[in-house]
Amino acid sequence: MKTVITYGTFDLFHVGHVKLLQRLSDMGSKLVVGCSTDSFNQLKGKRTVYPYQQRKLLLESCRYVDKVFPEENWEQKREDIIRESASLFVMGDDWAGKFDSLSDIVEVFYIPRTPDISTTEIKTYLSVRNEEKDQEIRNLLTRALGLMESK
Ligand code: C2G
Repeated sequence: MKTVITYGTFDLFHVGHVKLLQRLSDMGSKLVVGCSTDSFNQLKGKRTVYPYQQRKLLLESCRYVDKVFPEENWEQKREDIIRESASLFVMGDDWAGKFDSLSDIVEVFYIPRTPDISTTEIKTYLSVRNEEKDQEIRNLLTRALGLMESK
């Protein structure tokens, strides 16, 4: 019975997160996830679209996740690992090396991130689309005003 533990914000839940959680669930018999609370994200300097309760519900709806608990600070991991009897601590490799200090109580792994998708990329795409739509509306208004003035 191997429990895998991981942490994250998981905002705008996307396939990059799902593929990571799928790989983590294949590494053990149980997967528990520390989901960053809104106040901890403020500490991390991260603004999220979805509040904690929604991000938690989305994670709990994922077939690969067995349990979600709040991640409120950087320091709670050691206590979580002991409480959950986790034997594997796994994160995407954008965190490579950052949590090696836990290796006295848990096996620490960093696995490749899912390429070509991230919350930031989704936010950027949406803001560009919104700007394009705003421009289209400005063009239409300009044309309509031009038509009205020429009458
Ligand atoms: N991830 C991934 N592939 C992506 C995007 C994210 O594998 N395309 C992984 C990240 O490497 C991380 C997890 O999904 O392991 C969650 O990513 P974030 O929600 O960005 O988590 P982060 O804000 O980095 O918080 O104490 C640790 C922090 O809570 C991690």
